[in-house]
Amino acid sequence: MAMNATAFTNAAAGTGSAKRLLSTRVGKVLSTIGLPVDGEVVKGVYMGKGTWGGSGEIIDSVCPSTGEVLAKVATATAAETTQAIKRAQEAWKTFRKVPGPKRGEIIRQVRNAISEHKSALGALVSLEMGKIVSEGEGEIQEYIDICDYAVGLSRSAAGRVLKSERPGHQILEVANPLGVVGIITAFNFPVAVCGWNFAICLAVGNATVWKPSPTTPLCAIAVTRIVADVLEKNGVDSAIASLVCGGLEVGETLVNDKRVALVSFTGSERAGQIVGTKVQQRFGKVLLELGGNNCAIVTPSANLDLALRTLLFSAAGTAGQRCTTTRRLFLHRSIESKFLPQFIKAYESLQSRVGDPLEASTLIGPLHTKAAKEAFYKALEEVKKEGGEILAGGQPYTPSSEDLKKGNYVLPAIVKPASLQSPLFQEETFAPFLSVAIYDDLDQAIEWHNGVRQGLSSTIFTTDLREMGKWISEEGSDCGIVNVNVATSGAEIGAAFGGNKSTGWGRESGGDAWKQYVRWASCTINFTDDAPLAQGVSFE
Ligand code: UN1
Repeated sequence: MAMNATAFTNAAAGTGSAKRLLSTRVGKVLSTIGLPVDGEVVKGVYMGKGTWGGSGEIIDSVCPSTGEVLAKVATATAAETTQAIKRAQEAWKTFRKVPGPKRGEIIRQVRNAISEHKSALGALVSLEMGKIVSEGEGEIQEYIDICDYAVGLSRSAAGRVLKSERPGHQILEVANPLGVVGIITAFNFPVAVCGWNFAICLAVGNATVWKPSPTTPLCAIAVTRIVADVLEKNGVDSAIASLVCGGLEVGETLVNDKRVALVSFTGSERAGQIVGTKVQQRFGKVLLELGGNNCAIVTPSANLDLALRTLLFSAAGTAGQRCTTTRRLFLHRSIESKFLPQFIKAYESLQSRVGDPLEASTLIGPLHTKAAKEAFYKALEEVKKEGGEILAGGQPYTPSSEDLKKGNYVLPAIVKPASLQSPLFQEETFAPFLSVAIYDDLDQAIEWHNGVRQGLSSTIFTTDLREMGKWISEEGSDCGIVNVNVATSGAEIGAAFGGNKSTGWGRESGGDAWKQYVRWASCTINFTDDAPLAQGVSFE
């Protein structure tokens, strides 16, 4: 049953400011998606044909807003992970023969099934990850959008026909599926990022084995149940959408198994380096989406009101937990005194909007873990130690509501590190922690901008055509996402998504990203009875 957008918010649950009855809220969300609500352990391993299991460790899914346990989840052992890979490969051998447009029709049905549960899935993302309800639903929308894209792709994923230098010959570039693709996702987009990979894989004819973040298993289980149901109804062995919840051991098994033709990994640079090396060692394909250190430059000609509203979302929104969150801000000296005080004021006004992500008025939900909260305060300590300034936020914060006291809430901070050499400008603090510097000359700002390891997302606020031209040119931003008057975060699915340098050079979602999910064959075909050799070589 489709439910309206507010069906799972506190107001709709009738709890108001009184005891929030987390279990009631969770129960409603879980039962809508068909997950057990009675405290029973939820099975986190799926390998097709309705077989759910998991004989590995039982883990807790913890609500970052309240600290309560949402559910206990059974994870995969290494042996079960291997079995899931084998099952996926077996199922793929049949699935690869299904015509593209028929696969597209199945994606269309997946899209509709996810859309029907948009509200419940969005609420589950809010409960388990911590993002506000509008962003939780936005994430489900992103899954829907990529399905739409993949439906089209199922008919349009094209190779090429090329001219041969030999008479009566033709050259084709043919795309065939890879086989099994391993998808390893992070906590911050527990649904959409799998969707980017899964929808494309389905369109081009691959099977997938998904390992979600160990802290967001319920989102993955819910999505897999919906997807598997659609696949089985279409007579497809749903082992092509296998799921292995778990931690390091599960991830390592997936990364090291030769049957996994491509590993698509989202996570930290440190982990990505290990995954990249391991997959490369066995000559597998790897797609990495690692850390960002995204920067915005505000120039003298910028529409400052636009810049302020945009940056408030991209720096403080999602409590700073998008890969694309704005983490550095370079302001031109001439606009500093006009822009910065207003921006600080806007940050301060956000403080009354920190709280329960399922409350409609909340703009800033909790950080996902206690460790993230500690890292946030540690970065603030560093600012002070180095002699920098904290311009807004960052003070210790405990919500007044009893239920939220164990949540990981922080007040979004703007800081001015003591110098540009500060490690605070180099490292990604995965929290609402924005570092500001003042520049005099655009070339200098672009040099600072590009002077970090990471290269995911970037933006410039300008109305000057020359500045814009430079920014998107060879002299400009070296990131994979280069925006103008638009947030660093919140990309649409139409273009490829990904970053350069230590962000890993991976591309997912739209654009030409699908081309990595296939094996390309260059086929030269001779339609004659002659046997000419290329490059004029004679062998007679
Ligand atoms: C991520 O943070 O890993 O561009 C993905 C955005 C979203 C996707 C973010 N569409 O912010």
